[in-house]
Amino acid sequence: MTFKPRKLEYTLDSRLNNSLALLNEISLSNELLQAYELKVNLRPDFPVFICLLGGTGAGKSLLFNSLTGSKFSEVGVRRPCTKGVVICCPAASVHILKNLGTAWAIDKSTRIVSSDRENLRNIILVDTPDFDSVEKDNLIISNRFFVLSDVILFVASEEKYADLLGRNVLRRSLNWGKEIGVILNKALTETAFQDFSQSLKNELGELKLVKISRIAGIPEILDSAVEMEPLVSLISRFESLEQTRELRTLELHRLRSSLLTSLDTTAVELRRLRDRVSSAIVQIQQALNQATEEMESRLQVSPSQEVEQKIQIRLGDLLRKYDFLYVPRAALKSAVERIVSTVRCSVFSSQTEMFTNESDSTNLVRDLAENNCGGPLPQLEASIAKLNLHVAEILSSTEEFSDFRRIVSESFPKFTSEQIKTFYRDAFPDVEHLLEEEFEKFKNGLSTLDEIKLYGSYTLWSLFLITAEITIGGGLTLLDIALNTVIVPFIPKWLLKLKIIDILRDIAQRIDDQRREALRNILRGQADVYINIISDLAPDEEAINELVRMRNNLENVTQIV
Ligand SMILES: Nc1nc2c(ncn2[C@@H]2O[C@H](COP(=O)(O)OP(=O)(O)OP(=O)(O)O)[C@@H](O)[C@H]2O)c(=O)[nH]1
Ligand SMILES: [Mg+2]
Repeated sequence: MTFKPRKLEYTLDSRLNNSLALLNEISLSNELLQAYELKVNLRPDFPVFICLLGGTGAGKSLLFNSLTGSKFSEVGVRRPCTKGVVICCPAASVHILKNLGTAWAIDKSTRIVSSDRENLRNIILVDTPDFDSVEKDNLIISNRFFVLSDVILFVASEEKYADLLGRNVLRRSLNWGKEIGVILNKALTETAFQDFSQSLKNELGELKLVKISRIAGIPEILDSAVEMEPLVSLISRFESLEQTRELRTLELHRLRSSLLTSLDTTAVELRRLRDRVSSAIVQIQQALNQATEEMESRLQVSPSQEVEQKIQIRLGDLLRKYDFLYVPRAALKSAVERIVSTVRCSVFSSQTEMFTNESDSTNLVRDLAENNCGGPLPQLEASIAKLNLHVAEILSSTEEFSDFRRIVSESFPKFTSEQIKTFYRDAFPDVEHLLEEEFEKFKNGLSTLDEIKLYGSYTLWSLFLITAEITIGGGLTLLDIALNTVIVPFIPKWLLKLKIIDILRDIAQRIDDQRREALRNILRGQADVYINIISDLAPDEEAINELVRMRNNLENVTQIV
């Protein structure tokens, strides 16, 4: 059974600074997956990968040329010298390696050459770029071949042997359990080699060490069999096919166990990210509930007596002035809108005290004062402003959300006043259509005489429209005041007899429900902007489960070579 792992395709936001461990682990998991996929598909008697790793100028290319007996790889004083990987393998393996052609480790920049040397017949020798120069791509390639290698030949030179990056590579090899040979190249004296050995032993324990003495000049290849002897004997065991197979199997198991550990860590870190996301979302939802409740309660506020009087006077003026039975729809609509707007301004200004003791209240009140006070928009804008403030507080409340805070603010999530107005207007595109349906319903219940009377006037339509406009703009309380004190005297007796007031209240109730729902939806829409930005930062639960399933399948593969 061959296991074919996929690449982990999480497109996580690179700004998730609180999940750097996760971002690193995902890329490690992917490197390990690729290496595993490549190696698990090779025949059991395929040669072992022996990779020369080391800092720039240590002499990797020189040793590569010396082991292969050809000047395959450029040796130079330019730092770094080697860019792409140079691979030397037995002639029979060339096409297999070329066919592997993954864009991952063996790509266009890879040079594959062959050698018919007897002692290399089970070996793929790899000259890698450095891991410590300014060329970051070199580090990536070097890491890939670290993962892919069956044996590492770590090359240090006398000038660099105490180097930290090199120690990290050695430590990682030991933790992994890699076969490793350490070469001190360009060694000037035996004492220098002893110092090197001792310091490595103190820090990392016993390692297979080889000394290659410095030779004069700027060599490209070492001819001396005596100089190369320790290195040659380090790789001589792979002349035996059995030893080669054994190491490949062992190393593949180690690779798999590193992969399993990395997938486990990735899953744990993904869950941690999801927990962070969920906890932020839960808090934003709570903030939304609170803002919604607050908005609802403010929609129920009844106007003061003073405001009530204002309505009576203005609506009365309007009705007297235009004799509303014959005023065209649009004029009536805008006149009522103006009344509602004035009324809401007075009602609202009497409510602003509720902000006075709260943080940022001055800004909030100033912002609202600048608004035109049409309909319940001030309430809605105030609630949205409060929600925004609350979300900002939530995301600043703990270091755990600091990266979310940055990502959210860079997404410009707040609705503008213009957007809010448009959303609100869009929520009632068809009030007239709705009223027409009501009109039809009402008409169907009438006697012929009443129906004739109805067609003789605009009264009913005007009442419907005024009811709708006042309800949308100011709610049921405002409508009640208007109905009882101003409108009723203008309604003809025959209509009053038909219980028109109840019908108007009924219509208003439905419109008010719709209005409240629209306001709630717009507020919810603002919260959703935050929720969507944040929830997009973590993959969903199913993606994590899939990762775990893949990990478990991998563990259950018993025979991997
Ligand atoms: N004199 C002397 N020079 C050496 C010896 N080994 C390597 N060099 C020189 O050191 C320089 C670097 O050697 P390379 O083999 O190119 O080093 P590298 O590790 O492949 O370096 P990068 O490709 O940059 O990673 C070259 O100029 C070599 O000639 C040695 O034993 N003696
Ligand atoms: Mg080189």
